[in-house]
Amino acid sequence: MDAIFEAAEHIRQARYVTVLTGAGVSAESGVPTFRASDGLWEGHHIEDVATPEGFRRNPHLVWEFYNERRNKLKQVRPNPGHYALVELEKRFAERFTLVTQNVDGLHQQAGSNTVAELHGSLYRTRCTGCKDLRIHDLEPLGELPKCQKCDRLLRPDIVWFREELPKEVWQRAYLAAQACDVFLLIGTSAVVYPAAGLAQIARNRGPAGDEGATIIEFNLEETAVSNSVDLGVYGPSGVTLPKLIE
Ligand code: BV8
Ligand code: ZN
Repeated sequence: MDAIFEAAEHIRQARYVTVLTGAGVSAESGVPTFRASDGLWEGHHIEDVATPEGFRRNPHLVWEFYNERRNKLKQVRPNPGHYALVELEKRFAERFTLVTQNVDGLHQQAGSNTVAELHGSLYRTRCTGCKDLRIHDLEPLGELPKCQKCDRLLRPDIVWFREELPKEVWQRAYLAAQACDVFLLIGTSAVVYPAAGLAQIARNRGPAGDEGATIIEFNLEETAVSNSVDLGVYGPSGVTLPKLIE
């Protein structure tokens, strides 16, 4: 039985499905991933553009990096992989949770409702002074955008390395990993924690009293966690995911 058919079978029999997506699910929409050779971080040091220290050192460089990514999002649209996850959510309703590491808003644009954004969003800023959260369109926010309330410097509402994930979002993701009996790991290299740890939580603590959840990986290639998933579906997620819901 081919892997997609087997995966579709697991989903057909599932009581609760939890999904964790990474940059790979947006790759076919033209959003660069992080760790590919032509990845987002090429030409930048992670320390300079994705840490609070980097922002303190040079907020101008960080805003240049995020404004560039926000600007590129204008031409970007969800792909069939995003829409397949919308369909999955329709089928499972409240027995479905979509957790994403992505900050591009494409799941929401495609029509997903329950999106737990673990690493923040390119559409939001947070004030470094009064913590005011604002939602913006994709127009450039200027080199050093200031808060309308207290005039302090705004930062992207993005979780950088060595920063805590938003508590209530993490809690939702954690509970959804515990509640599911099928966990889909889609388009992620599974090297960033605690996000990548959700698969272990799902495997070790499936619905109380039952064995752990079935972990299914959707990727172009094997990843850091491939040897501990139950099933691997290899191919572009824009092609494999729609086959899941045929
Ligand atoms: C934390 C910003 C608690 C958003 C990101 C030492 C001290 C402190 C912490 C740590 C430490 N050592 C390690 C850590 C933990 C650290 C971590 O995990 N580091 C790793 C790299 C070793 N994590 C943290 O710091 C987190 N916070 O732990 O806080 C704490 C606090 C204080 C002190 C101690 C602990 C914060 C993590 C969040 C960081 N922010 N980005 C942004 O700018 O976008 S992470 C970044 O990586 C993105 O968010 C991205 O989502 C994430 C994961 O990357 P992927 O999405 O997987 O993308 P990638 O390119 O890697 O892979 C793409 C995959 O898709 C590939 O597998 C590819 O094959 C596949 N693919 C490609 N095309 C397709 C496809 N698949 C299918 N179809 C296709 N077409
Ligand atoms: Zn403010």
